[in-house]
Amino acid sequence: MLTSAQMARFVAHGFLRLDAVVPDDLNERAVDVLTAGIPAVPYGTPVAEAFPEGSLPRRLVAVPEVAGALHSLVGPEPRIDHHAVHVREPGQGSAQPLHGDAIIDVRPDAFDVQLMYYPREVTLAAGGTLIVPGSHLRRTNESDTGRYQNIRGQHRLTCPAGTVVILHHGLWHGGRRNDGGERRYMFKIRFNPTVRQRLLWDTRDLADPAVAEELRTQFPWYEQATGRLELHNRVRLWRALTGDDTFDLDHWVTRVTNRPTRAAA
Ligand SMILES: O=C(O)CCC(=O)C(=O)O
Repeated sequence: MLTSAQMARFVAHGFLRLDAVVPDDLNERAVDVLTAGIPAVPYGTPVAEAFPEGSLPRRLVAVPEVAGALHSLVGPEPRIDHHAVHVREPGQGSAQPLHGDAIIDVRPDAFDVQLMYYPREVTLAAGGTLIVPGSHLRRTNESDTGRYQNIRGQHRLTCPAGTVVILHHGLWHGGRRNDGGERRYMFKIRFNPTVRQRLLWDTRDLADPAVAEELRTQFPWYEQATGRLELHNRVRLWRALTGDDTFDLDHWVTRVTNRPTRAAA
């Protein structure tokens, strides 16, 4: 399970990295399995119906660090929105435009997650996924960010084999050009929650000041004014995740939700 500070970090950054958590035997099998392809499943299929016991995806989501993170973020028995194998071919010449995966999904109180699994080491040349920390709560339409080639504070993924990255569905990202000599494999599964996303993690540190510290994180690409809106949006999400309607940072949400109903005497 994640701690409250780790959850707050996810709410601020929009992603979580789990480096080299998948065992070698699975990573070694994965390239053949991903090359052969994993059959599509209808939207909303439960994990247990989508993938047979012992299959690569079933074993992947059962890795303790992965299972704990998924439970903390979307709860038990999430459903599969869709899944896909993403191969970046060596020397393919271009990067994927930067995008978020949803055009109209701006839910302030719930989110899907996208699990990205890299069975092989990803080096700087190898077409890792570019992600823009802190972009997930910014209202944009899918690939309208595609004109941006580089953004200050961007995170170009390099990682050891067996790494899993879990993204909030709104996070801006895109596969980079593969200038290496090998195919880059990534297996993605998008999960929809089936329960209210509230206090699903290890909450023992809920009152720790580290939570608010994480939620205050600034990123170098934020504008002075709109950047503050990101803190406001994080507070709204944190309130939804905890059920604590008094939580705030510098009274941002308290002010804009203040609509007294008491009539003046
Ligand atoms: O291949 C990648 O690194 C990114 C793929 C992607 O953008 C996606 O799955 O939405």
